[in-house]
Amino acid sequence: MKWKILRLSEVDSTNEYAKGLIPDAPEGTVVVAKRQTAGRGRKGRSWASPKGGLWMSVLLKPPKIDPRLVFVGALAVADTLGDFGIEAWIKWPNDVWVGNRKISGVLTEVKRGYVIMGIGLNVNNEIPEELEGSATSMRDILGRSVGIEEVLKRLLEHLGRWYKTFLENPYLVVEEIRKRTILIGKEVRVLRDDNDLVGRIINISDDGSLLLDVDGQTVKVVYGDVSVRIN
Ligand code: BT5
Repeated sequence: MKWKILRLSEVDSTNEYAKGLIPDAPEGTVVVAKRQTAGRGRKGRSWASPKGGLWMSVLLKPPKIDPRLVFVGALAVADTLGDFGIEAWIKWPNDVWVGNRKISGVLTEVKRGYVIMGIGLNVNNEIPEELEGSATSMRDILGRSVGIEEVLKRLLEHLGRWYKTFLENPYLVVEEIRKRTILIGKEVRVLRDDNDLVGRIINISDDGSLLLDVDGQTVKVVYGDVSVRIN
């Protein structure tokens, strides 16, 4: 992938900004901001985006829209962290964690055949008080600041590679997600809008959904409308 990077010092949300570039911007457009004033997670949740973190969105144009694309972002983040000696795991479907703290989240949105893939990664930024104990940053883990440009460069390399793998064979991406989800076999609570589910994760199916054993019945949880909490 040939990336074209647009750098902003401040923006409401890089996803919103990137969305505004459709349909004129080519695939591979990357929007990076030093700070977001209205960073978003899924379902309107807010994403803390102070100075020092990596807040970016890329425009992709896959042949068809596929929810498994979110895994591409999570794998790229996990590999980037690996380059810095940080061992991360992926919490289905869109989170990257180090130990029991979240370090990164991926938000994919769709517009006019484009996928806007937003990635937030805590690098050198402060963790806001309300997230203390539940979030971490590269700086917290390594005990030193890291060069954000180097992080961005690595992340785009890994993203390009995983996207290529995804286009060739999405099952390979799912297979890799299975390997890096330490939750398989674990008892979890899946929070949903309507009703929560409590069960044991059997696996992640080829289509990217979660297979849950709830009282002996296999329940398929489709990507997008759930989040997972360890009991
Ligand atoms: C996500 O949502 O994890 C997706 C986050 C995507 C953020 C990127 S930044 C660039 C691009 N532009 C945007 O506006 N967004 C994308 P979700 O799974 O819904 O998780 C949201 C939850 O994560 C919040 O409710 C908090 O509990 C937690 N959280 C918020 N800010 C955080 C941070 N900086 N680090 C770790 N956890 C955070």
